[in-house]
Amino acid sequence: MYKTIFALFLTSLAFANITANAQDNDPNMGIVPAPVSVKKATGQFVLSQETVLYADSNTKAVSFFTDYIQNRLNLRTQLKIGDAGSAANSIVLTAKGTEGLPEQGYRLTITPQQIIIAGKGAGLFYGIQTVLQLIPAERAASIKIPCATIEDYPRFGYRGLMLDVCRHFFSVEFVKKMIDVMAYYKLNNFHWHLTDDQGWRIEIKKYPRLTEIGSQRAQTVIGNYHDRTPQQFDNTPYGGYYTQDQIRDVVKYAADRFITIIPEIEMPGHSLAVLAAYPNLGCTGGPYEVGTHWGVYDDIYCAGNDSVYLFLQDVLDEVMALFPSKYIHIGGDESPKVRWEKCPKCQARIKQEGLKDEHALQSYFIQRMEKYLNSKGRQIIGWDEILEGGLAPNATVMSWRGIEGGIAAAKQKHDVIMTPGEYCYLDKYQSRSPNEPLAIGGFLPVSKVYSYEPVPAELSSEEARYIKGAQGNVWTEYINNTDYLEYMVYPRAAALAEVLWSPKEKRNYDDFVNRLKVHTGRLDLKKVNYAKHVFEVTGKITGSDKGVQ
Ligand code: TNX
Repeated sequence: MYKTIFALFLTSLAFANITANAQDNDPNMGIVPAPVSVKKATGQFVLSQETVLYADSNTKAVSFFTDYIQNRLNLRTQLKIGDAGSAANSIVLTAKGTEGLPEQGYRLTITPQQIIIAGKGAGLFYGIQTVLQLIPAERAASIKIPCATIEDYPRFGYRGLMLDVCRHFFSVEFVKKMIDVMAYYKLNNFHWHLTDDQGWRIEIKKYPRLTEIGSQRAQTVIGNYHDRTPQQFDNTPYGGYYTQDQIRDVVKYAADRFITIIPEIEMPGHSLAVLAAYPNLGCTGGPYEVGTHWGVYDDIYCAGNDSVYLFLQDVLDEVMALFPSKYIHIGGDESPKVRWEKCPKCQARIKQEGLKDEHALQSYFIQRMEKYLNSKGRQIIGWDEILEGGLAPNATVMSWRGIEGGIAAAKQKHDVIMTPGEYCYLDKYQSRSPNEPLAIGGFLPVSKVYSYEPVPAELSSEEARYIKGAQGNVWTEYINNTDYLEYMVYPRAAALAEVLWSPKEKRNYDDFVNRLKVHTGRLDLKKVNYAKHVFEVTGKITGSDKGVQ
């Protein structure tokens, strides 16, 4: 017994050592994503009860930092608005000294006397996040932050993560925790997939049945979708949704962390939950029931029925009132055309509008909704199927079925967010071990996420400018609890964050894994259940997951 405890003690000492050393020898000081430029210096700044915080004004970033220091680190540190001059032991948050910095950039100077974080808006916030990453995970009486000069800014403006809360539902509290970790890794767009066949998850006041009926499914298919014929079900009702008050709360929470929430309201496909609530919006009139298995359903909105467009406009009015984002995601993916082919109303619409076929009808549908959203000052994002039948004039394309959609859209001078399944689908297996929990399939280890290059080689440098960034997608068919979700998301999302933030030429997988080791303690403190494959290939830390089978 004592032997075991002693052995554990030794192991933890050894681990602490590895963690500390990793940071000492690391040119990037354990910071993820790696900054553009880091110049290490000797000495340390000591953050203590005596430290004073100075800021030009009390901005969102400043109050975030003050709150962190006072309530998370439990220091008395007071905030003073005004010039710090040469005040001893102070942290200065300022917009001065930001000349020539790209958007979202910051300059950080840490000396034994002072920390100066220079940045504007999001830039200041990211400078703060870097400082937080330099605070040792091991709590001690005084907090020592190593001296350095750092200049930093992102490679891509859009650094996203998508969460599907339809297949399985996740609480407000958990969504906020995810937003916290996103901010820590300088991700700035949270794409909230709020509607799908298996559940409608956002309260819409004008259409109460969307949540009364559409947010509840009778049961859920057991195991992998393809495992059993016939499929078996768990005979357990499942549901959940967010009230508008909850949504407003999350939107503000994210905005305080410089994260934009982009809501997704799916159309014309993945809309069975709506049809179950309002069957008149489908081609056949139903009856329909909220989806109980995964995959693609044939029943979608009727494109020949004007009530559908009016309904969606009403829904989007409430959505726009809740989400101030420039972008509204309208889905557009996986919409089978079999109902439209047989539907007299859809066929009449094709004739009346002089459309070529059902693909052109989908394009008509999306363009009509785009026009509405544009008239309200918003822009649409759609999955790459919106290219089929002709792209809506101002649409941004999310390329998910590989990179071809992204290439085609960029060549048509449309903005693109890359999210190809092969590199960005965080619902795939991370290891080939038979002990992995059930996932959708595929194989996407951390190293592969890290190897992703968002700008396709096929694009000219002119076209490449339309690639605004990329996004990791967390589809939750098989992810039915928060521990498993975190296990799927981290550290793969951290790898993607580095792909999107750090200069391409600075990217180095082994160096990244070394820095991740420093993060294990930090993620433990945040009670994040990250996957450990990169550390545990042979039962000890090896710095690579290449051998994972
Ligand atoms: C495809 S990606 C879908 C989702 C699924 C996902 C599973 C996309 C636009 N549609 O409905 O959940 O695959 O990986």
